[in-house]
Amino acid sequence: MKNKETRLNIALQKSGRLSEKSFELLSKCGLELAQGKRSLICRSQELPVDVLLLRDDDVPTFVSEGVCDIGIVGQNVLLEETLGTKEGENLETVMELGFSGCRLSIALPKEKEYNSLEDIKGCKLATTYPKILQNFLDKNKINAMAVKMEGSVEIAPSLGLADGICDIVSSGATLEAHGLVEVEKIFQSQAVLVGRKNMSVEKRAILVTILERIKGVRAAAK
Ligand code: PRT
Ligand code: ZN
Repeated sequence: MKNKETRLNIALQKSGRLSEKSFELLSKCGLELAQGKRSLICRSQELPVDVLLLRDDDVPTFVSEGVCDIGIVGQNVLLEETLGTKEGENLETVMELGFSGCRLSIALPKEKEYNSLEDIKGCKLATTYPKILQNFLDKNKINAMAVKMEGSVEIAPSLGLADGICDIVSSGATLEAHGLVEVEKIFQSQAVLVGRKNMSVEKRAILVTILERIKGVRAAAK
């Protein structure tokens, strides 16, 4: 009986701010992915690679659980999902990809006076990233509270749900539109290729081929 072919499973965001660039990168590496209309799995004919399409928040878990071998995710999500968990111990950043750059920042209503971190003592900060925020507050010995919200974080202060926010900022236009001012940048992020530390020799060989191609693509773009 023929042995089952070893294929590398890659986790990508299905749709959102990472997905287009992720697909573009794989395509430039020669991985044209045949995808059925509603399929969440695409297969490459050219290399032994399958791609699973997921919510970005699920990428670290799928890789650490061994369902996928590598994945593309923002460092912000990777850190939030793995901070203080066993999950993080299985994972390593294989390569920084240089796209979807953004920062995680604390922002306050523009009326609020801000001189230093001392000014947020006792504040409630709405965020989708409570672990990264709490870690930052603890490191700086600031007693403030992270209030977890899944989305629309920017409206929390005007609704009286929080005194400020800690959210992803790119151009700053969203903060400005909500009357908020960025006062502390706490984490700089970009998309990364995350991988499971324990991978079979066969899978690692496929990964090495992909990494070589990514390096080639990036060198050609310079
Ligand atoms: O559906 P799924 O769960 O997969 O996606 P998502 O909605 O959780 O994430 P998505 O697609 O919005 O973002 C994916 C990743 O892109 C993030 O985890 C970041 O690593 C990265 N990224 C880069 C951003 C931004 N730029 C960004 N601007 N993620 C979010 N934003 C949002 C931010 O939350 C805020 O609402 O854009 C707004 C701020 O943008 P500016 O330009 O107005 O400052
Ligand atoms: Zn998400």
